[in-house]
Amino acid sequence: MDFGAIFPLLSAKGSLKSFFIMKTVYSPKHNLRNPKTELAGGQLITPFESPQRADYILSAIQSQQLGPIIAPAQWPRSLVESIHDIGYLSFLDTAWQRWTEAGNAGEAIPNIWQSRSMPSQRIPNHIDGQLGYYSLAGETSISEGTTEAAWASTFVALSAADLIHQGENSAFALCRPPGHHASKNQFGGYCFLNNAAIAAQKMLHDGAQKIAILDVDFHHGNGTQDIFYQRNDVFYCSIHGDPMEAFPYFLGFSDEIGAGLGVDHNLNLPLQRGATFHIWHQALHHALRQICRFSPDALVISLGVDTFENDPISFFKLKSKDFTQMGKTIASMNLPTLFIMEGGYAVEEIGTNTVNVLKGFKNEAA
Ligand code: OKP
Ligand code: ZN
Repeated sequence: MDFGAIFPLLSAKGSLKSFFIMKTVYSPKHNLRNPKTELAGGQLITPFESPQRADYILSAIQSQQLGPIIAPAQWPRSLVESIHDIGYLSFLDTAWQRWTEAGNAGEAIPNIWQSRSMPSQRIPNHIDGQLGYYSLAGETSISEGTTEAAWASTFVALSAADLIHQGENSAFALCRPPGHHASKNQFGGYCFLNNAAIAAQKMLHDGAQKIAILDVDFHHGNGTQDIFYQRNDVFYCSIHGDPMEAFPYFLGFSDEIGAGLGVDHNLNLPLQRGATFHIWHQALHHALRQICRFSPDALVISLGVDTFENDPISFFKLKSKDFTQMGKTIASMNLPTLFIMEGGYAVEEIGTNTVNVLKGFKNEAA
């Protein structure tokens, strides 16, 4: 007799509260991030990181009944200032206005950087110089509303972190724009504020002693790595396309293990072009074993689904069903888990792939 068929709530492994339910935090303010340009292939194209992405994820959450969708609260600026430089934050506050006041017709795209041959210690006054100083790449245009959307995205992450603090076993922050490339004082790679880092810092502030961040986005989270590189209260681990062949090119190698107090608290697992889920899942097992040794109080997942086989800018070969297994394997850690949305650019499949991870986790979680 399958009582589960009649009394599904009784057959659930977990409490009634957590049975098949994961709360999502979402803000429609992501729509304020709607640039018209991305510098790619010598042209200005329609950006891969589009508002549609969040629409598809939201509708998959609704149609697959993951759980309630709630609005973020506002959070103090001091939480963000614990990760980002105040000079960078005020640059973001004023960049668009200063760019347009300088007479520019298009969106703000950096085109000059401090490179190896110009080791100045100064921060330029001119907006063109500041765009270079405060960026790490040139594909990401700043457009009207970008900063407000980035803050709303961070509030989504903070509110989802707070759900864990309130006793939820898991939560999903439907962040947009993403965050893992943003460093303490640089935007780029479609990212402005490092949502995962800010959420992890809040969890420590709320009493956690140790947080592990597992970054499963196709791209290495250079910002998150850099922010925590010298610390031993946050273990950063990433599985990603080999930076010799993939963005962000200048960070994410396996010999980057942390520095100072942070030695052995950073783990990079770069994989080659064409990596299948079999290969990827082996790397996940290795990552989870190391996270287990660290014994964190909670897990933050930088959840990008651009490892998908049909992603237009990536080169792994994961299939939609593999994302369900990814969620199940992550659930085997038995840790409070905060999922933070990062990348994924196959827009029509992004909802299914994302919710597959979350449902795979939730259907397995104790
Ligand atoms: C952001 B996240 C496309 C090149 C793309 C930037 C990638 C940013 C990825 N022509 N370069 O990690 O998904
Ligand atoms: Zn990515």
